[in-house]
Amino acid sequence: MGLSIEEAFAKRKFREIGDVIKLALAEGGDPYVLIKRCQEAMEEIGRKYQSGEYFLAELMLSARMFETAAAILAPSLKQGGGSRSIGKIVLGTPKGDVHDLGKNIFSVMAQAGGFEVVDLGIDVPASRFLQAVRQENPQIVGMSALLTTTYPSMKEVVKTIEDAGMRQKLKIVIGGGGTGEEARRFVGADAQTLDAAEGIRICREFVAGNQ
Ligand code: B12
Repeated sequence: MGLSIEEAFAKRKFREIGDVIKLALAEGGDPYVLIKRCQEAMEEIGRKYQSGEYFLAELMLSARMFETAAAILAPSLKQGGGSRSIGKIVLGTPKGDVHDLGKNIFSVMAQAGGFEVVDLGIDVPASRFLQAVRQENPQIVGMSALLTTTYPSMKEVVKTIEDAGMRQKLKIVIGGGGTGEEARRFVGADAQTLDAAEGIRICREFVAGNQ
């Protein structure tokens, strides 16, 4: 009897997680359910980290496990969502900030939800966001930040897009631990969330023109 996804995460079986996911898929597991189970298992580790039971190494290892699982599940997730994308998101962690665990989770889940994601990575200057907006013509720009000192960088991205006359045609959503309504207002974003799944619901509403 093999390991379950939850056991693999709980025991940080980094080397085994790939095989656990492949087996679950081969046994007919629904890729959406599998990715959700990985996210919940990772969040459980996040909670234990917050309470001091686990250390940073465990949190980071579980994030890498999530990425490994997501890479294996990605082709099946895309198939299920159909080949046509429902919208495009330019995503990045703005200048001064290198935190990307949450951004990467949002990226994977948004792709699973049918979005095309152009991920600019970490420590991204405003000019690079603008360049990507021009090239990619997304409906949404997503920014992730964990440092309060990154909020001015996020604001600068919004201003740069505004100054280029492109603010009207897109929505801006921010996330990342520590952000809240105050940060959203300061930055000038349209929405803020601490939950990747809610972020995807918000993006869906944006592309449907409901917001
Ligand atoms: C992991 C971590 C690191 C890792 C980052 C590794 C990586 N690849 O990301 C390392 C060790 C590199 C690091 C470095 C630093 N860190 Co750090 N780090 C953390 C830690 C422990 C966890 C953050 C995390 O990944 N959480 C898990 C993810 C999954 O959660 P999340 O980001 O909130 O994401 C969820 C949602 O927010 C949402 N989401 C996220 N992004 C987006 C985007 C969009 C568009 C949407 C819709 C949704 C969305 O989806 C996710 C899933 O639901 C926090 C402490 C804590 N408990 O939060 C400190 C913390 C964020 N770090 C902190 C600091 C100060 C630093 C350093 C400055 C430390 C130092 N003195 O060198 C450096 C900064 C370097 C830099 N320039 O960025 C402070 C920030 C304080 C502040 N308020 O500004 C914190 C809060 C620790 C503390 N209590 O002091 N850090």
